Amino acid sequence: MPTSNAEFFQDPPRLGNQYDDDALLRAYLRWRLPPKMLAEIEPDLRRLGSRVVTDILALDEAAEASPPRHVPYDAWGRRIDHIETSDAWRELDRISATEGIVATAYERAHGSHSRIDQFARLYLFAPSSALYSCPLAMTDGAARFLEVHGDDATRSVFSHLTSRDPNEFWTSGQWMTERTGGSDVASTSTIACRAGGDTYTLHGSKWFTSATTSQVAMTLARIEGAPEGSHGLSVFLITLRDTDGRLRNIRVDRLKDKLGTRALPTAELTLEGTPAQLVGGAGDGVRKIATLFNVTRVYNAVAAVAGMRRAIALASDYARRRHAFGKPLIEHLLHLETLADMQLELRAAFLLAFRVVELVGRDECGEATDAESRLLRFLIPVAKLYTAKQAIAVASETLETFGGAGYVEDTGLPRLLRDAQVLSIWEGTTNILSLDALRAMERSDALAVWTGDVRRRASALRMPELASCSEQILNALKRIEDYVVRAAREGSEFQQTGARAFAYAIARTEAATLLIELARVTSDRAAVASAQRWCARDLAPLIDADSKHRSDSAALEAG
Ligand code: MFK
Repeated sequence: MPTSNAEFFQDPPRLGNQYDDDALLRAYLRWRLPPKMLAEIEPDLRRLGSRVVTDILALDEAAEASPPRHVPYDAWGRRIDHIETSDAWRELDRISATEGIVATAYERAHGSHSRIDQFARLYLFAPSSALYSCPLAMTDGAARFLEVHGDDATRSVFSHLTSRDPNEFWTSGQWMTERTGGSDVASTSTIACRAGGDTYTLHGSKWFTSATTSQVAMTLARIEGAPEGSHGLSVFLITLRDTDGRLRNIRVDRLKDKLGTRALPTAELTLEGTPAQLVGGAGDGVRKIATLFNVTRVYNAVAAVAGMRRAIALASDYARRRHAFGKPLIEHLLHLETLADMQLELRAAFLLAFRVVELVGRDECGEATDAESRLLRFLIPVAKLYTAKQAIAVASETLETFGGAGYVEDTGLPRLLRDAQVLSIWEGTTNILSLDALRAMERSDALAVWTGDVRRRASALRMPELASCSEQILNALKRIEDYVVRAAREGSEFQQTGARAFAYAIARTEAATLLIELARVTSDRAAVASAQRWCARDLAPLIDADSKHRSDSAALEAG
């Protein structure tokens, strides 16, 4: 009988247990955690690794298919500004609580290692959460803010944000962006009018407020008469609804129609005398709220590597199912090479993100040395910006590995790219964070701390297979140091135009150091090969580009 194409149906990609299948995550946890702790938490991670491809994944898909809706009026014409979300979205909220995605960090059952435990859970959960990772990021940031700057009056809010009981658990928004933009926060124009004690009423508009269904939000406003600029801003805590569930003088103008993150209710709001509580005292609002956005930036980095991992899991499985030119894709060497490159990007980004996670844990538990705290301040923007860009690149490459199917909506694949694109935009764009890394370096002498740390780690290696990697790292360090000396000589224009190249060089060199360290402790063939492959590339691309090329950017832009 003649065979026909009509008989052929392609198998879709399948996902296995996302903990068991993730050799990198397991190797990392074995490397960094005490064996007793790993034995304690592993059953939970394995269980979650199964849930994120079964019931949680089903909720993710249902939430995506049923995006939020703004209902401005009730049937009788009263303004209600209700934001209708799906049952699935609300169930993801309950699961976040019971799985302790935020709580694990604050229970600190394993001291400073608890942050590793918690972010490992987030890493498993995020790609199946329909972006519930976003409200959780802000909730964790708000919890940390209240832990540092809060008082007796905010203690109960902190307890709600860090609860495992789904009936008690609250999420928090982070409302920083106004119509002037998300980057230039110092130009915030919301005014806070005194209403007695630490209570104020807020008047202004917030242009991009993610997760508007949260119970509370942290925001910035300028107390009447306070000076211009970021030092004149203060941080406020808003409880969004009264006991009847009505919004407290907050008008929802509309929900954003976004490229991705579609299950996430992101709104434009007007504050019309919204009651709010001053937290952390008046003034220096940007410096204080940095406690919050430094946490959300770490979430961003971990969500980025989690998204990369999910994309690669799908692409790798598919490469074994899909036959073309007489054999599975995985047996075509160029396809395999492409997958290997993607996996290498993930490995490097993962280790960079979790290096920051570890430092966060030590810092919060008071175990970080002064040098480590400075390192953390410097590496947060670097890790956030680098992992976000790589996540977009890997998502795009993943779509291509599926051919046309990657471009078709009902495969669910285009969403990988749409949802990755936001990672480099929110929580500080690549350029804003590159400049932030420069500022952190200047203000805290972080570069000397970082180069000293990397030099020590790279030199400590005694494996002949990795000797050339160490050399590459030391060479990159030298070029970075030369660049900084030269940038100081040439001035701020040179520094600004080179800020991205500088941040990338830090990211790639730190990742190289982590890759060789992992290769050393595991002696695993894949880990050694990964380190060699990473270090064979330029670790500091463009860092020594001639200043003339940089200063010609105005001419290039003019065409
Ligand atoms: C899965 C993950 C999901 C996450 C979802 C979240 C969704 C939320 C949507 C959004 O809200 S997106 C909008 C996010 N916006 C930003 O992240 C802000 C981006 N802009 C910046 O980061 C600017 O660099 C910044 C606003 C901080 C610049 O502020 P300024 O006042 O113009 O400059 P400056 O002088 O650098 O900072 C003021 C103070 O804050 C300084 O301290 P001092 O007053 O003591 O000198 C800085 O040292 C301090 N500071 C700034 N950034 C800091 C910091 N301190 C610690 N850490 C930082 N990162």
